[in-house]
Amino acid sequence: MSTIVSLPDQSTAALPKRNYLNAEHGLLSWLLTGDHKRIAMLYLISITGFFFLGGAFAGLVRLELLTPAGDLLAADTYNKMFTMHGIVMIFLFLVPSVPATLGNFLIPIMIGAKDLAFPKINLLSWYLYLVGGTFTLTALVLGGVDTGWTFTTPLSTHYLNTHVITTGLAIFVAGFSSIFTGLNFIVTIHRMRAPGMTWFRMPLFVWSNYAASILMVLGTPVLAIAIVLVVLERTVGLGVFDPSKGGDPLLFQHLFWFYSHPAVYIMILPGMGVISEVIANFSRKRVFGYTAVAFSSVAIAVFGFFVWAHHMFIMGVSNYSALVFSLLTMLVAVPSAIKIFNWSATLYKGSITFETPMLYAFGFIGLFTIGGLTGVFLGSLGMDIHLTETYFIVAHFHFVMVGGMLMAFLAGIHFWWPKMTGRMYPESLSKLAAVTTFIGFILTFFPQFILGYLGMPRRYHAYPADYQVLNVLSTAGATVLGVGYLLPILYLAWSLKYGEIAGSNPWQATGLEWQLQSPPVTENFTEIPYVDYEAYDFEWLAHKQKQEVTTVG
Ligand code: HEM
Ligand SMILES: [Cu+2]
Repeated sequence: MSTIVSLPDQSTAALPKRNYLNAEHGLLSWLLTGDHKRIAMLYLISITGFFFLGGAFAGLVRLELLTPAGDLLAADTYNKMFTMHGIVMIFLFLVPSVPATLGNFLIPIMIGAKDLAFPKINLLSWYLYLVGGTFTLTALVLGGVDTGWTFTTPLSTHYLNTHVITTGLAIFVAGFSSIFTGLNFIVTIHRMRAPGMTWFRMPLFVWSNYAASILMVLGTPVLAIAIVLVVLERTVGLGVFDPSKGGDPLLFQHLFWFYSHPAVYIMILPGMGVISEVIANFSRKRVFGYTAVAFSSVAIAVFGFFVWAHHMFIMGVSNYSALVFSLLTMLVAVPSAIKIFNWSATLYKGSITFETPMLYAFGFIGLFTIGGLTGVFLGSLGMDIHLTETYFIVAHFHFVMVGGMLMAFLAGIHFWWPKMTGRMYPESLSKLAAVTTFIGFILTFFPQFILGYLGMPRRYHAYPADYQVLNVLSTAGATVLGVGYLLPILYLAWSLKYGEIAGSNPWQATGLEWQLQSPPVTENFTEIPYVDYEAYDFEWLAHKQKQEVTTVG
């Protein structure tokens, strides 16, 4: 291999003269780029923008819930706010987040390729994402939509006179962005691995994105069809969902959840991949049960398709089918539990250090475990009948999605920031942000489990005074959480200019990406590497560095 591994002292070094960021100049060179690393950066910027937009809606919703009376927002404005919050967060943040940013940047490098298989389609995916985002903003400006992100019929097809069609179009287009990204990843991972990079030498981050890609490709078209049918039902009265024409409203739910349950794994699997990388690196051990962790991603992807009706227990499905789906839901918890178990076993007797990515990873494990276990509650038929459509649901999915996925996203952004930008982030500020997020998170969402258990329904803008104390806690927590999310934006932007020069391997990590200079050059590898060692082989790394120090020094 021709590239240079980091040497201990980088402090006096400068950024490499030639890298992907300065390879070409001017806005146009970015807007027409085929470089997966630049596209990753384009996504990072746009996704961050939508995250804060979605966060602003959450802030308004939470502020309304500070007091029992519906005094800040009118009822229909409130409905539009939580709908926009949900749509923006799910379709414009969570679904693309890790795959489109870190996945785009890292997958080709981690398998020793010069780019993704289809660079132009990769760029097209980003444009489709932007078009989807623009339609969403258009719907908002035109007056919003208030179906909730679930578009339930007959509400969405017959009764609501808001911008269902514009929003539907937004999701349809953004869906194609996701399908193309998935296809691109699958082809790349199958066809473009460097010599010696066997399936079982791939980093677990690649495995988890591979599994998520399968879900994107197989699941998203079903959502696209469901949305087209809603639009046709609204515009020409097609009658697929309308019983008076021989249709069936439950059919919509089946189509919608056939995508939207697997979609939660599209969101969480890439995050789990980040956690595997971070935990292996900061405990300096190979992930315990590597093969089991790799296959558990695939198992989650497969089982994920058989449990959709657990969202429909009270919608009038037969008792028999509800029982079957309840059972299947328990099964899909098993591969997730395997991951948690194996990460814990990796930590056991590892030489653990607590840099910021690791703090976020610990946050992930704790919060995702709570979110996952409460999912098992909800999968149990009897419990779900009591808890469904209450704040318990809101707490459950925020624990999984925000406590899980977002923690993983932040872990990954901090872990690979030096690689992406060539500079370090300020360590103590970032630790402060990680701790603030964790405390803010617990304060925001834990009270909601209790609220839900006590019976506070979701999607209402006013509530009985008995529920106020817990709601005040939750809104206070949301404020702390908001600060926790703002901090990284500020210090990461600062670090672009003033951060310490990172060098090629600041963490002494093992992946191929750490053997490239930071930031890498446009074509990643000047010479395609030959891989003759396993993932996370820290002994191999130590050996290699000793060799290089003796040859260089
Ligand atoms: C930053 C802190 C956040 C706060 C304070 C917050 C708060 C809320 C609130 C109050 C609701 C309305 C619950 C209801 O009445 O049903 C809600 C719904 C929702 N949130 Fe969040 N949220 C936050 C972050 C997120 C994030 C990061 C995501 C996704 C990544 C997310 C996804 C959702 C979804 C999908 C809904 C359901 C919307 C619907 O019912 O249509 N939230 N959130
Ligand atoms: Cu589900």
